[in-house]
Amino acid sequence: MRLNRTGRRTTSAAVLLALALAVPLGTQATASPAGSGTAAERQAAAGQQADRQYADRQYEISGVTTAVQRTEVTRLGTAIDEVRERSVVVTADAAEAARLRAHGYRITALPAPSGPDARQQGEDGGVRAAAPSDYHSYAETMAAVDRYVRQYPNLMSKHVIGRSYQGRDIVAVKVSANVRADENEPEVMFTHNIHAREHLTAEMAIYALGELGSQYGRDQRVTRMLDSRELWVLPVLNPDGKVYDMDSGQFRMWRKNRQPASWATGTDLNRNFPYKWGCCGGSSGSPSSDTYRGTGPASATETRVLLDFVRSRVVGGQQQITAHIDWHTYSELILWPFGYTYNDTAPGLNQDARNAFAAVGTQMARSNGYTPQQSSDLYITDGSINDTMWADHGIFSYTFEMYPRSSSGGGFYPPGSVIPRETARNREAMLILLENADCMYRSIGKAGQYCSA
Ligand code: 0X9
Ligand code: CA
Ligand code: ZN
Repeated sequence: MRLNRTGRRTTSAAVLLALALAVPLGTQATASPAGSGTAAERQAAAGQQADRQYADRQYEISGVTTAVQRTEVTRLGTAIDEVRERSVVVTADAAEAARLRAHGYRITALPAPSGPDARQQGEDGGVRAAAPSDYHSYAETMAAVDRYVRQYPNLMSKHVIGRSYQGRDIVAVKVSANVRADENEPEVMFTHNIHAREHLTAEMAIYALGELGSQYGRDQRVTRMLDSRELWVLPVLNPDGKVYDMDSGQFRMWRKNRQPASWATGTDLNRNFPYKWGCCGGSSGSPSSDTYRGTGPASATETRVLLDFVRSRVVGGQQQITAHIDWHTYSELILWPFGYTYNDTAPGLNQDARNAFAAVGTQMARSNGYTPQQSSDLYITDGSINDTMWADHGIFSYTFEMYPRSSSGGGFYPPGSVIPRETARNREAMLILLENADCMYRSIGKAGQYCSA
């Protein structure tokens, strides 16, 4: 519609290089023997040792079974990565692990997923860990976008919708036949890589662009969808976090953005959205927490960029975007709102809307083998993108938690060899959402009531 096609690519290689070099190189040198080397070298070695000591890793907490118990765990400020039948898996540094123990939790460190040895040997009974080179970096993802836009100029256009905190482009790719025209068609939005370490989600964006572009005019369903919908793909919503997590050459288990937050760094973008921000014990007020909600609703640069973009899709008083997937990893889940309450329905989410969420969510889950459920069945989250998209913008907004199902499959860093299979696995779900986007209530037989016009 009438968004300017800016297509800016002004971030120079020099700026990107400078930003990359500003990140401490955590992995190259091994600590030099005490007393050897210059003072600067000894200091750097000590810093690396501290990095290792306080580095985030995954722990299993046993004896945690219900959603209320899981929410209690998150109240200590740790993000839950995985829900098991009678335990959860969390990411924590040494201090957070000590805090969990002090609160009486029984925790066990899980085998670290990455590292050169694990990579070669595939030890621990788990999969071989990934290296950053297995995935597209931010710069490579942007280059892939540029290639697709050049390859499919009638189907795809690139829009820089804003800049990250550190000034990197946040890009939306519009995908639709006759892409240069703002046609009166239902719009769908995909947001990817809102959490820095969830790199498989940017691969999902690249897959979606490649598949839709190459199958237009060949596959009947793809053709029909691009002829009658406008899809917005935002491949990397958190560029600074992505760069920080992978551009040093070793993954850092980073989740948040890179905006300074008093004595710490980073806001959890998926706790920073305005609807019922910080309401319900589903986020942390502590800047060092992985679920830090920020200083206020939409205090993070990237949150504001996304909200401005969504508001820009209101045409003639009508929000054009009807359906949305926020892509995450991991656990193989399809989640719908609300996250802030355990209740299935709430003001702004009536039984019909809840049933439509569940009907389309369940249909998509049948296609990819994920588990469909309301997000608060896991644990309470407040300030999530899904709650704001639905409550404030009327968008049927889902979270997909991609492969793997468990940490033993590689957690946030599965080997790159799974990328083709685990992205193509969502082809059908993607088409199902596009096909339902003109009237989500058709899924519960209430098109006549809700979608006549
Ligand atoms: O906690 C999160 O933000 C998401 N899980 S993750 O492991 N990728 O961090 C789940 C968010 C689901 N909550 C809502 N959709 N409300
Ligand atoms: Ca079109
Ligand atoms: Zn996530």
